[in-house]
Amino acid sequence: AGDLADEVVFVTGAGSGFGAAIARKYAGRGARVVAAGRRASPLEALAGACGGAVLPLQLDLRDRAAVFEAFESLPEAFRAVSILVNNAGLGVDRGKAQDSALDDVETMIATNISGLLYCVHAALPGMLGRGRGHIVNIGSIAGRANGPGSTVYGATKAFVLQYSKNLKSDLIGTGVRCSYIAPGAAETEFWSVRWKDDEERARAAYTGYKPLQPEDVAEAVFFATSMPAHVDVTELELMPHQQGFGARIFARD
Ligand code: NDP
Ligand code: 8X3
Repeated sequence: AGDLADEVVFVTGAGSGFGAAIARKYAGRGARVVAAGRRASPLEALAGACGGAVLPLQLDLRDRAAVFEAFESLPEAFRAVSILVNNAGLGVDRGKAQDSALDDVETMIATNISGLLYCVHAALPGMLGRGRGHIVNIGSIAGRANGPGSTVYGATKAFVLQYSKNLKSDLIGTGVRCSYIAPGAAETEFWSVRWKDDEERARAAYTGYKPLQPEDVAEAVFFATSMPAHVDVTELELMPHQQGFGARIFARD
């Protein structure tokens, strides 16, 4: 299980959901993992469970200077980031476009788009210098299917999809790869974040069907980065068996 001893994996949003599962997956395979997020305690719990393999890093991705400072001040053993997993994100439209709050809109753009771009710009020079690296961007089925009430969230993920394709093109021949992974509905804190004051409503997002689990997404990320160096996994879409090609179309029990 120690075959990834040369890899340093930087995972954003690692305190919960997909990010925590991704961090555990790589740490379990012998990689060193930087686990970034705003809340310190889940990151510290993750690091405690994974031993010295995981470095907890409290960071708000929306703060451009803080992102660059964080990358520049990584301890020596974690500095040569070889895999960046841009996973942190949130969908807080909380209603139709015409009803949504601009503060929520700006939070999504700042996190899902700007924060991701800051991380790419902070990590990429080192990867290019070493001639080796992988950027994995977590999108969503919502980036392609149109879903009511996910107006700006879906649009941020459409940005991530097109950006990933364009980045892959620009990275041709550099040894640095880029993958876009789009899950459908998955059981994480995602809906609790959207409906922050209404746990019942958040739980309802997962009733009547078996949603994806964080470990399913971690497997997909791991698959993408485990392919031989001449293979780019450009796009992967994962759906619950009971979900169709719309953000909120389900065959529930
Ligand atoms: P979670 O809410 O469990 O995880 C999101 C993580 O992002 C949290 O750990 C959160 O930690 C972190 N985060 C949010 N804002 C910031 C910020 N400004 N700076 C740093 N970290 C931040 O949900 P998921 O695991 O589901 O979400 C992971 C990704 O998957 C997101 O990009 C989401 O859009 C996407 N996705 C989710 C799907 C689902 O159905 N669950 C389906 C498809 C895609 P903290 O609050 O401590 O900062
Ligand atoms: C969220 C995906 O299908 O739950 O990113 O709307 S879905």
